[in-house]
Amino acid sequence: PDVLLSAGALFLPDFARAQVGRLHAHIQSIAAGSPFRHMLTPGGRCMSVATTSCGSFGWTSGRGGYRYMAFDPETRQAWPHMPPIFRELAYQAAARAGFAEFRPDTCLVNRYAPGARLSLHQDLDEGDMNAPIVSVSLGLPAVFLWGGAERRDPRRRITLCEGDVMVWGGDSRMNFHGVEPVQAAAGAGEHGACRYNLTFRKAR
Ligand code: MD3
Ligand code: FE
Repeated sequence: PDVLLSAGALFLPDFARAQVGRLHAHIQSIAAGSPFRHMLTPGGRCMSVATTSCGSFGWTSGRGGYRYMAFDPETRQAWPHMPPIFRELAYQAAARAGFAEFRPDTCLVNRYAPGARLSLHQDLDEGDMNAPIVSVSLGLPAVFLWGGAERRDPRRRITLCEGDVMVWGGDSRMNFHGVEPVQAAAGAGEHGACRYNLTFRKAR
């Protein structure tokens, strides 16, 4: 059953369940072309989350700030192509939330080893703020923090599990959000002891 968290924010538990095996395999291929790396924040701190991207653009961070780049600065090559099943999943999830014709031009792949976290932030780097963001959780579960328009607003804690999908658009697009430190799990699933998150966006 779909859960409407706030205007424009739709939680689709298990929406990607049938595809998780193929999604994991594609993450491995993407990482073979553009390896996971720990980027520096604009303040010069090393992120605990490791990232890579696929599609026409990739999200990067460094002393110069946050940027979407058409080339991977590590490999100096184009980012790996976005697999058709990624595109289709994002398109279908967005449509279910009322965002027709969502055609993301980038997918950020976040990898959380146990202990990795993402501090509270807003996503403000995209050129088209009318497009939603679609996120797909894989691997270990994590507690997602869902805040409001102001940093000080109260936050909800939502556990995201493998196969869960979220769509963020409209009034929720600018909300603060983050991820609590990922816990190691005994007998972590067949896809290794990490959490992965796919984030589909329209960067330009
Ligand atoms: C709510 N990633 O990469 S995805 C990020 O689980 C990021 O890796 C988290 O936040 C992760 O920037 C959360 C869910 C998400 C993504 C974008 C949002 C939630 C959002 C933008 C606005 C509001
Ligand atoms: Fe974010």
